[in-house]
Amino acid sequence: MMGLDFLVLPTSGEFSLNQKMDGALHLVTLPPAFGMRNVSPFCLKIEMLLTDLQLDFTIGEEADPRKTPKGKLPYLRIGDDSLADSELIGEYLEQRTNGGVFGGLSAAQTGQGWAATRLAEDHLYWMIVASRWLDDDWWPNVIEGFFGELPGLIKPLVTRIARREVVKTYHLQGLGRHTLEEQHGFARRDLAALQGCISPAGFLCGDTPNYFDYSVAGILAGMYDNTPATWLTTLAAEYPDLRAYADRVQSHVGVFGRYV
Ligand SMILES: N[C@@H](CCC(=O)N[C@@H](CS)C(=O)NCC(=O)O)C(=O)O
Repeated sequence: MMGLDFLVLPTSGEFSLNQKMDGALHLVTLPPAFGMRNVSPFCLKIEMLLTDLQLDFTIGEEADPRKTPKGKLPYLRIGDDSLADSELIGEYLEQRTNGGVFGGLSAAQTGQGWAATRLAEDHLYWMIVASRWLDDDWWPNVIEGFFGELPGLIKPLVTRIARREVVKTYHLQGLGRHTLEEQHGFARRDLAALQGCISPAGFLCGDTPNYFDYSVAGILAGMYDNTPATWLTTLAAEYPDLRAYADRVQSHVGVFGRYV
């Protein structure tokens, strides 16, 4: 649950990827919200990746990202250490499994994979955030989903401050400077681009999913499966092939953002 410590800067507990890290794995994610078991695209990506790599891991929840090493989720506990950020976790797992994450991919596949991942995680993702937090009609779902456990007395203040932060961040990112209609255009171009990246064999790089599919499908799950629908859910319905792809990735690994 987010409290007033929302205002406190996160602590830094990062360690070097080069350290020997072979302890037990514990993935920390956001709690369920908006009708989704795993509501965070980045947490879902790592849950899919760990499952695909057939590594033993446990999973836990932290409702207040401010209490995590970098103020965001997911992070991975490795024995007594913590590693924050899904991309760095991917790099770590690549080392731990001796190339199990990116090994075997050509330079072209890796390049296309990162391009799709950056588009999904660093552009489209912000419209997921905006479609939830900045739409006045949808905003009550955010209060309920992310701040539902807060005492009634502080809830209005904390949620107002949190929303103001999102407004500022979205403006700084750049998308927040555009009309909603223009944002729809940006989202459609992102979705069409992703749809164009899927190979006829079914995934980004052929006939089996990999890290990059988990990234893109995690983002798509956060659009297609959050309830009630946001403006982005409605718009994404124009791309049924993309929805089928997101389901194909999740089915392949047997890990779904939604309840199944
Ligand atoms: N680059 C990070 C992004 C993680 C991220 O943005 N997580 C969101 C949840 S989906 C979060 O914790 N947001 C809280 C905040 O920004 O205060 C990663 O790949 O792990």
